[in-house]
Order: sequence, then C-alpha cells, then structure tokens
Amino acid sequence: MEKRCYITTPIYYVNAAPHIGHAYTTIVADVLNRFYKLMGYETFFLTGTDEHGDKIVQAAAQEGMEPKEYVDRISQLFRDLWPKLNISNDYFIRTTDPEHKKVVQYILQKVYDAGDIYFGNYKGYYCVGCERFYTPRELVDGKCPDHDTEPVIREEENYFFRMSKYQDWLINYIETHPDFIRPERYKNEILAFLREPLEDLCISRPKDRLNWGITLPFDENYVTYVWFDALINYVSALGYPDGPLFSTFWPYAQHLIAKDILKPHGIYWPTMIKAAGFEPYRHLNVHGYWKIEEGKMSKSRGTVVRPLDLVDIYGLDAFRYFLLREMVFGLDANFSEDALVQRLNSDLANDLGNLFSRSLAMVVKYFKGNIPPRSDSFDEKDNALSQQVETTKETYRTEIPQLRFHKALASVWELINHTNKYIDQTAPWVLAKDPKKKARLETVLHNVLAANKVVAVLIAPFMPDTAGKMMEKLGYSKEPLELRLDDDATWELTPGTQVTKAKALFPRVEVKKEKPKKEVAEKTVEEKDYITIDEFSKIDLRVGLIKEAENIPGSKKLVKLKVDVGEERTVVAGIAKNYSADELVGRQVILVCNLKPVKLMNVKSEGMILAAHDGGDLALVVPDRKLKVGAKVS
Ligand code: ME8
Repeated sequence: MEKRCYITTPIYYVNAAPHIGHAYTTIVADVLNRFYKLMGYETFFLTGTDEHGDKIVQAAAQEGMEPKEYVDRISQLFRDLWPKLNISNDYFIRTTDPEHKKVVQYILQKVYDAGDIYFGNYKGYYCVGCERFYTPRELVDGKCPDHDTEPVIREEENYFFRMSKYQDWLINYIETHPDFIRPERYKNEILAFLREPLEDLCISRPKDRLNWGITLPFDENYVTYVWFDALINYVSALGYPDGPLFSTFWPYAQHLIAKDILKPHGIYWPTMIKAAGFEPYRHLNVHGYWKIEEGKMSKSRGTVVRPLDLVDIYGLDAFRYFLLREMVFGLDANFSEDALVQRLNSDLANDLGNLFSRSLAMVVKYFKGNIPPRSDSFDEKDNALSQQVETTKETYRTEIPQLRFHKALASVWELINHTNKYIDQTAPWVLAKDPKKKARLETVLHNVLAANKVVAVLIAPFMPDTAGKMMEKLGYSKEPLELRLDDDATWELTPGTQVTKAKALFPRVEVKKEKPKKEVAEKTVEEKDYITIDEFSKIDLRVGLIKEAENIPGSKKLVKLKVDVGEERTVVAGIAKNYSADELVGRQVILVCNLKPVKLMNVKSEGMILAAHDGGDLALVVPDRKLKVGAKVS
C-alpha cells in the first residue's frame, strides 16, 4: 500500500454562517492531514459547500436574494473562514461548480443505464427541513426527529434509485470491513438500521416544485435530490472517473462527519458507489455533537457559537487545542467558555508555556543560549525521561489514526509534566553553582531541550503556529510540515545551535472574580444574536391591505401584491405555494415598510410581508381584528 491519505469534511450547507460545529470537523480534518504529512504521507484534503435544494432556496428568499447570488455570498464566508483557522485544505468544492454537475450527471446516467434507476410514484411523510421522506418508523411521536415538526404528506412521480438491491451486499461489506464505519457505535447503528428492509431512494424532485438543482440527464423535467448530488462531491473533486487525482487518492479516502448525517454517508453513499461501479471509501469517521448548555445550538436561544469570536479572544491555537482535547471523538461534548479558559490557563499557560520559557531561560543563563552537548552518561532520571519520550511518540502514532485525539494530546502532556518534574528533580540552578557538575548540567539541559523539541513537533498538527514559534526559538528554521516523524534528524538537537528567550507562549486569561466566566460567555456567544429595543424600533412595521395579487410568470413561488399602507406599495412575496392570488386580495397583513427595495423576477419589491413558517407550512402574520390601514406595529 502506498503512503497516501485522502481526507474530506462534509460540504456544508450555505443556509447559515459557519459555527463551532463546522469549525470542529474541519479542524479535525486539518489535524489528520497535518499528522499524515508528518508521517510522510502524500495527502489530499477536501472541504467545500453544498448549495442546492429547498433549504437553500428558502434561505435565499428570506434574504430577498436570488439563489445564485445568495450561495456565492455564504460559500465565500466558509472559504474566508478556513485560512483564519489555519486549515490546510488542497481544494474547496462547490456543488454549483460546472465540473461537479457534469460528474453527477455522468453517474446518474451510468446508474440509469445499468437499470438501477426507475420511474415511480411515491407517497409519504416529507420533512421540508431535512428535504427527505421519512418512513413512519423513523418519526418520533409523528414528528421529524431532527426538527421536531410534523412532516407533510407528499405524493409525487419521481425517479428512484434501487438501493434495496444493495442491502445484502452492504451488510456483508460492513461486516467484513470492521473499521469501515467507526467508532463502533455508529457501525452498529447502521447495521441495526439494515436489519429492516431497505427502501429504494427517491432521487429526483420535479422542477415545478424545485428547480434549483442539477437537471437529470435522462429527464429534463426533474432535478437531482440534493443528497444524491452532494455525496458525489467526494469523487467529482478528484476528477472522477478519469482524473489522476481519483486513481491516486480515492483508494485512501476517509470521510469525516458528525452523527447527524450518518445515514446518507453510511447507506446511500456506499450503495451509490457500488451501483456506479467503483470501490467504497476506506473509513467513515463519525463524531458526536457539540452542545451548548447541554442543549442543541440554537439561534433563537442565542447559543450559536461563532469560531472567530473565540479565536479573537483566546487565540487560534488555544481554540484548536481545546476542541481536540475536550471532545472524545464519537461522543457528544458540552461547549463552555469556562472549560476553554480552564484548559488555556492550566494546560497551555501553566504546563506547556512554563516549561518552554523556563527551559530556554536556563540555557540562555548558563550557556549563553548555546545548546549544550550531552557530555555525561545517563542516570536513572535521564533514562526515565527518554522512556517517556518514546512512550509518548508511540502512543501518539497509534492514537491519532484511531481518531483518539484526546489520548494523543494527553500523552504529550504527560511528557510535558514529566519534563517539568525532571527539571525540579535535577535542579539545574543547583548544578550551575558547582563547576564540577558542568557535564551533568549540560546533559540535563540538553535533555530538557530535546523533550521540548519533541513536544513542538508533536503538537504541530494541533497548534501549527505555536509549534512554529517553538521551533524558531529552539533555533530551527524548518516549517513543522517539512518534518518527518520517522526521520531521526527530526528529534536531534545540534549542540551549539543558538536558542533565544521566548515571550509567554500563552498569556493567562484572567477570570473576573465577582462575575465569573459566564459573563464572558454571554457577551461573546450571544451579543451578536440579541438586538436592542432601539434596533428593533428601526423596523417600520405597518398594517397594510392587499388590493391586488397576481402570480409572477415563470415562478412557482412568487406573487406580486399591491399593498395599501397609507400609500400603495408593490411587494413581491414568496407565498404563492401557500396562498392563491384570489384568496389574498382583501386581507390585512403586516408590512416591513422601510426595507431596502430589491428586484425579484424583474419586479421591484418595496417591502416585505410577515409570515411564519415551521419548516413545513407557512402562514401569514395578520392583526387579529381589522385595524386602520397604515397602523403602526410595535
Ligand atoms: O449536513 N457539533 O451540512 P451542514 C459538531 N450539506 N459538528 C457539527 C455540529 C455540532 N453541533 N453542527 C454541525 C450537511 N456540525 C450537508 C452535508 S456532505 C455530502 C453534505 C458539522 O451544514 C458536522 O460535521 O448541516 C455535521 O455533520 C455537519 O456540520 C453538517 O453540516
């Protein structure tokens, strides 16, 4: 087997700005990528955005934008974020890329020609939020388990992928490849699911309901279901079927996802691959969820955590370290800023920061900054430290490929703590007073610096900036990514190399006494999501009367309204699927009057009427009795 690795993150939906969950998966992928580079592997690291489907159309409409304009904007937010988190991806894919669309159509045609796609009728429970049908068994109390909303009944003629045909093959594949889906709990979840008969997968949407998608190559009245489109990104990015990247990297593919999208990755994707006629990915690595205050992150509760807010306060490497140290891969973890501050002050500032600055300070003081040679023979303490170095390296090399990042880091911290203890026990400041102990002092400080170098190299995938700073202070100019764990030169220290004193690697964060960290958490986590009463009162909401309504030709969703709010306004509203033009005329509605006008389908819209939607249905927000037209809503 070649030493190669292909690492992917999910391609994120562009219906909202990136949050800590997206940051986590992408940082894990980055750590793996950097680790495999250190191991001498040739790697390819992919991330990107998922841009088709109902959800995106709805999000765009809410912003009063055309889908293309909207997806360009949000995709760019992801693309701009990754360099700020030191993400070393090789490529950023968008499902609206023409090359991707071609590959999706190629695979659809291939599977269709092979007889694994057929046309049929389907009636079932559909969750608009998830953009998929649910079987009754999957619903919880009749509701979508993810959105807690009642699905709508939908009946449609559509194209279906014969997924059921591959059920036995998939069960057998998972059983004969024990680390195909890992950790084990998620493999078991998929196998449990496969104990029931697998249904075929509806893979199209009629264009009269949704036209923001990739047209089926064999029926232009339909677009591709967003999951059948999105999963293919993992191979379209490599130039499937003929691209050299595909043959080089696909056999070494490892996907990283959270448990929310286990089923599409653990069932749809391998069966799609099988039908298309190539080998499945190597590993599906599934992690748990970051929860906030023990609950799901939620915009309405103001608990969406934005990565850059934390990076601005605590620094990038502290943030990366915290995420990887705190979460046990596979299980849920609770995010709290208290815990982050705790780790920063204790693991980073105290343990690592102190070790590094005291080590350098002693070499500067006793040897003018020149790395001393190892001139004395080893005693018991020296041997124990060397032993710890070897144990840590070994643990690190075995735990990271198994995704046990917290264990790899814990082992590096054992080495840090051991080295701090070694300094206390060998007491270089005492040795320095006795000229006869010079050889011992040289050996001790050489060993101390050597341990620091090992730490610098091993933390490089997790904290690339800190590793770089440490290497520089230790007098080495190589970038951490140029080093190799299997090269002895990586660990060697050249006596005589000049080291310099370092400022604290991680300044401690003071925790205010009277109002502990909670206050910090509230500010950074929620400030962005609250608005003040002054801000709210800037919105000019008024009661309006719909005088005229007509559907806009070419759009299934938009209707053009003339609304009287004391003056007449033309308003384009995305409610045509829920209300006919006739039933709208004569209704009172609430209009946002001071919204910047936008052009939608070539009609200038001068305001927005308020409606509520629960993921499935939509209803106008109206005064509960008739009021004077133009009445202010406050
Ligand atoms: O599902 N904790 O996109 P998405 C940890 N477009 N990770 C989290 C998280 C949390 N609380 N919330 C989100 C999609 N994530 C599809 C994927 S792939 C072919 C298509 C991360 O924007 C985690 O990686 O909803 C999760 O799987 C992903 O974001 C879902 O991202």
